[in-house]
Amino acid sequence: MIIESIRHDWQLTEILELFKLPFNDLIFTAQSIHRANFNPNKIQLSTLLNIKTGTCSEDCGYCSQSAKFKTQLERQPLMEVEKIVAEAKQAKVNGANRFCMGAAWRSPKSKDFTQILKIIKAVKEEGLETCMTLGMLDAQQAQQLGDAGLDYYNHNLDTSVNYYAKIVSTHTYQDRLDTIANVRKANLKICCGGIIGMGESLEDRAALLQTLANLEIHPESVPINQLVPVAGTPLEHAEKLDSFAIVRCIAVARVLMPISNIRLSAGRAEMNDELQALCFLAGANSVFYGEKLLTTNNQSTKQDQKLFDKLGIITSYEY
Ligand code: SAM
Ligand code: DTB
Ligand code: SF4
Repeated sequence: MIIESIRHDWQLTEILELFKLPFNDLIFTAQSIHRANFNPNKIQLSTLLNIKTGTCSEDCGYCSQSAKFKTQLERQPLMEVEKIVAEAKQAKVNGANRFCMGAAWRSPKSKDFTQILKIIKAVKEEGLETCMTLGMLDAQQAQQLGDAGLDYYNHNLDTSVNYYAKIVSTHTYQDRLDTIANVRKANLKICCGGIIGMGESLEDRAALLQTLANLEIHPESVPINQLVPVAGTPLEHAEKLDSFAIVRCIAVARVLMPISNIRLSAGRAEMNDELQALCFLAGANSVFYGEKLLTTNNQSTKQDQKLFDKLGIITSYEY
């Protein structure tokens, strides 16, 4: 089965059927769609930097940065522009082509917004694509970020609409969708995906991908995160996923969103080379690259370079 057109009318039952295909059939379908649309040996590299750490008002059950949970995290106010630019320079030297900056906010406050706009301009001047994830945005804020030259905005739906209320109580799924709509109206590219391994069902994973794939325009970038369990959060003891769960999720995302970049995101530090290779075979064509994600460890850049060499993968650096 090769799906040639880009659809926005996926039914939950169809998506569940994909999830339940024999593994080889699913991977073959996803890889066929992948190579019809992309160079199958090319991977895009984004480096993350947490530019404001901790004390977030929200209660997202997976997050180390919520003020509601006792995690071992040192709070840090919004970083100075110069420090951020130094990190961006290093990310470029290491080989990333996009610099993604995250802030532990429910939504950005006007007192911080002027500095945010300066940061975007300064990082862009380094010749990197820019991405930010700052929480909820209204239409005007999204427009201002776009005017400052921001390329991507990350705002994840994280799980299905039904499961979301079990994970977060301080904002709603509709709040997330409204921000995504504001970002789209401002003509920014969208990075939107989710997390697996939070105790959700297969139906929840299918419903998340259905919501993403039935948006009027597919997100240009779709991060698939595996939960990184953080001590002190409600999801600290979530049951560990079977390895094939993430491979299947990536493969289904690839089938549903054939021309989006699917990013194998959080959780790579716990994955061996073989599992990551399977994720690339399933259609993942982007990773977070750098020693740290936002507050937790990532696969080391040395390990990554070795893996890319072994697999004959070329990266954004060589575009
Ligand atoms: N505060 C903003 C927001 O919530 O949109 C931006 C930062 S927030 C940390 C960005 C995303 O990181 C979350 O939506 C979630 O998908 C991901 N994330 C956070 N903690 C995680 C964890 N422990 N494991 C996997 N993904 C995580
Ligand atoms: C995304 O989907 N994953 C990134 C990025 N977008 C902002 C964040 C992963 C965070 C993992 C836990 C941490 O390091 O705090
Ligand atoms: Fe705050 Fe974002 Fe963490 Fe939720 S995911 S607690 S909004 S930083």
